[in-house]
Amino acid sequence: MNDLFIRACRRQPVERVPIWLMRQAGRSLPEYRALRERFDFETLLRTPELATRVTLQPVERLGVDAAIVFSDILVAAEALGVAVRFDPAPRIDAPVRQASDVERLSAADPETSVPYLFETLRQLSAELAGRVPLIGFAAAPFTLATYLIEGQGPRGFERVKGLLYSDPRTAQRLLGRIAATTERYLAAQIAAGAQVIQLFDTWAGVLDREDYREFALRWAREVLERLAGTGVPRIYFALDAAHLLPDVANCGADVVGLDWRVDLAAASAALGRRFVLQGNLDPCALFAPQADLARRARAVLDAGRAAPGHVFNLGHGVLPDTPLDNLEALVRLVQTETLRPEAAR
Ligand code: 1CP
Repeated sequence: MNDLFIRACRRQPVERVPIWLMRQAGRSLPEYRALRERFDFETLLRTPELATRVTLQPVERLGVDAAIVFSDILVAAEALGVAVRFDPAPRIDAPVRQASDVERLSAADPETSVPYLFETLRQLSAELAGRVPLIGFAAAPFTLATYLIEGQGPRGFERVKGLLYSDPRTAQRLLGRIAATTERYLAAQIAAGAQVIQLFDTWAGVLDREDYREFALRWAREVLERLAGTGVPRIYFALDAAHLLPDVANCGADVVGLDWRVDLAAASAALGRRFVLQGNLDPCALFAPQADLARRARAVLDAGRAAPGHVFNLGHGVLPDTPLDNLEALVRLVQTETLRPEAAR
């Protein structure tokens, strides 16, 4: 049983740095593309046997130290009763823009609204049989609110920030409803077999510090703190968050994931050295020649030593055209160069 990743999240001794990659399943792997020729993204997402196969592909091909369930942050929108189409980018035909839309959101049990996700997790727990830990995930409330309000991936953020600034009461009501559902959604993922959970706050970086505290951090923290009692390690990932670090220190997670714009050693200091850090190689480094990729990966490993613990990852998701041999070389580099046999248990 490879539980390095869980031990690193808990600050327990590890014999080497664990590595997994955000968006490791899908897109970049030829075996995913082959499945996508036969099935559209929604079919993969909603069919537990297929979602299970896709989740296992990077574990088998790359040998990463964790599996992340093949799903999407927009699945939680369905748990709120909001229909989502994947084109394959997400589209919401009836966005949430006013108080009456918020009142219509569903408070149904996620197990009944999106049963396929929990069935996938149960199948994965059985298939993995402890080979590597299984990660469940959700969007942080502000990030999911962005999609619910904009109706698609945001461009100028005028609709979401427009609502925050013109009708903060409705915005807060929406965020509160999302937070309550997200907590139940993640608790149900844990009950179905997720051993670590990650909250993706992809769009938090568009806020200044005061708005971040008021509209994003407050709700991410509420979700994370309410899951503390589960004992499952909780990761908070915020993209483009260098300016928010002093506030991210109050997120209530065990592990903080950061993008490549920040140096992990400096970030650890800004966070009061209170968190295991996850990250943060630039996904574009995988397009460099292998010697340069190795140099950049080693710089991330060096900076990560300043934190109380380090989980190697990219600073954002694997990009679709990433060369496969570079992905393989990166995993091999982290797994061999950080090995310290004398530190084993
Ligand atoms: O390893 C994995 O790929 C696991 C599955 C996974 C995860 C963790 C998918 C599958 N999506 C996500 C998270 C996700 N989805 C995030 C947060 C992480 C991040 O910041 O990248 C976000 C913002 C989304 C939203 C989303 N879903 C987009 C982004 C574009 C937009 O308009 O904002 C897209 C393209 C999707 C569809 C989607 N989800 C996942 C995949 C593999 C795809 C593409 C489908 C395909 O082309 O086959």
